[in-house]
Amino acid sequence: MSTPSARATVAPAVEPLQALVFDVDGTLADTERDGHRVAFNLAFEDLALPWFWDVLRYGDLLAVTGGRERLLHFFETQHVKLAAAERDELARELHARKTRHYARLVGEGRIDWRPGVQRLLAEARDAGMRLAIATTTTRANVEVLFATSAVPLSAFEVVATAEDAERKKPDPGIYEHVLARLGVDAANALAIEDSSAGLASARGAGLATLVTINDYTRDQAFDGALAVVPHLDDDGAGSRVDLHRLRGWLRHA
Ligand code: XBP
Ligand code: MG
Repeated sequence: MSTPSARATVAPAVEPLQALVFDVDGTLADTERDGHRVAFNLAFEDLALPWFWDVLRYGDLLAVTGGRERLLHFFETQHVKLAAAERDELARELHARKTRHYARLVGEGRIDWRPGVQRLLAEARDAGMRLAIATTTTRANVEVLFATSAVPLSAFEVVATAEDAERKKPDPGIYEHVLARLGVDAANALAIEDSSAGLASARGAGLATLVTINDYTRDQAFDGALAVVPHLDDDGAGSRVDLHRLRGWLRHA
């Protein structure tokens, strides 16, 4: 048995995993194909514009992060002939309409949370793990999504969204912002992402990153990821992503 003086010389163990930082679109829920894409098309319809983004084409457009930026990029590919101010106004109007349509679609229950996400969120919250969101999607989109979640948005200490980011992912700014607000070192946080842009953003801020692929991202390159999994649920071999597994990955990172 150790004496009190011997105990005093032993530094307290520091928990290496102190915070989980989640991306939103494609990571928490499959929001893109049946949510944002459909909402963009409804916005085009509102303004009687002859555009329709099918599932494949939207996959290509996702290379441009940020809905407004995606629209501006698309205008360029369509050789839309508008003065810069009118073009920006059209993108703004379409994006505002798209955001309203998206909120309605989510409210109608059209968007599924990805397997295992709600379970991991509940486990992390119950274990006292610090939780944060790092997304460059519009804040309203996050709020409507969490209205359909068993774990409320209030469980997250920091919710950083497009409004907090000067630049969209893959820029690391949004993750740096989250770490600064949490007051946590990158070495003590772990990001969960679904895309190469998200991975680059989190890695750029120094975070170990787990990637959960989806249909739009499965063929992307994920060099530098802690691990790449199809989803957070049981992988068929009895392993699922839980805190124990995340801590193990981080220990060996
Ligand atoms: C995903 C995005 C977003 C969404 C649309 O960001 O790039 O642009 O596709 O949302 P993340 P907005 O994976 O970081 O959540 O139209 O609000 O940009
Ligand atoms: Mg994403």
